[in-house]
Amino acid sequence: MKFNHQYFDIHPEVQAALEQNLPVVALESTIISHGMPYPQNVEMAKKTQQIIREQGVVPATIAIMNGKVKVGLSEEDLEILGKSSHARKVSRRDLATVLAKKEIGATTVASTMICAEMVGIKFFVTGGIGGVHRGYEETLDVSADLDELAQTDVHVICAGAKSILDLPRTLEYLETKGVSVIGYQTKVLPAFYTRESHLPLNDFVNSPEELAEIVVTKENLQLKGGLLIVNPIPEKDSLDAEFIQTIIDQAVADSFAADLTGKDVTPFLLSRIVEQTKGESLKANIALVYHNAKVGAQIAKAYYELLK
Ligand code: PSU
Ligand code: MN
Repeated sequence: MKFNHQYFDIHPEVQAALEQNLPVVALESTIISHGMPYPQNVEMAKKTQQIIREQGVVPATIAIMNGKVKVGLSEEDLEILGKSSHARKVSRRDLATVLAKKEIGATTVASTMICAEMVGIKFFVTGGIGGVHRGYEETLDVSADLDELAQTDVHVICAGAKSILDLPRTLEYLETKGVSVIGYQTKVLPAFYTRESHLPLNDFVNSPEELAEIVVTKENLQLKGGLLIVNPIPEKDSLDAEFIQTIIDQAVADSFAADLTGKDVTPFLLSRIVEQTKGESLKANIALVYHNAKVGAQIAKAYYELLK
């Protein structure tokens, strides 16, 4: 591990696993602070860690606390972060500032990838990633998550992207940047709350072992960047496509009307959707994170088995 230890506070359990080449899975914290309401956010974070552990894998939730990148949060840390009204949303841009100012910060997909790579964690589970926003022609709003996938060697397991984003353009952008989007038992891009969009994928795998082979091959070729593994929400937890689309369209219209810009756009849309579905979308969101945690842990395990 080659990184500046001065800025890191790594949980002993995570440290031990990394030293022994045992599977570790990173988790982000913006999903906790800006993606879901309290107390469901903390409950989700705890149970996600537990699901990863049940697979024999060490979870490492990442956040900025006390001037350090904390890798592996305790239940108490999760509570502090989940309740905090002033935790900053930290993407690549904000990482140095929030650390230097010793503010409390929640890491996005982009900054979680950066920190995970630095300490040697190769797999990262979340719900959804950022992407190209609808109306981007006007706003130029493209999440830093996409460029991070192109340059940072951490493989991200998510449930696709929700249609708060421009999904076809998000895929085009990833293609341009050389990011491989791989369906996990699906040939089309999952649309987060629903199992399918109309967008075909270039590649898919049927098992964790198949995915692990791709990771090892990519590493052997020394190709930079992470794979984006898209895992559909379980059928029983998915929402009616038309119902959720109507609500998302209204949330996007509201965000335009409110003239939101920058980092506030995604959290606004997420909380609006939870409100308008009276919590139904939150249930689906939590269920898909649990499913991703299970699959992500299995992928990490298969990878470390291959290395043996
Ligand atoms: N999408 C979700 N839930 C989330 C996010 C996105 O369904 O919590 C969070 C993630 O942390 C992601 C970030 O990295 O929002 C993207 O924000 P932006 O669009 O500002 O880059
Ligand atoms: Mn943005």
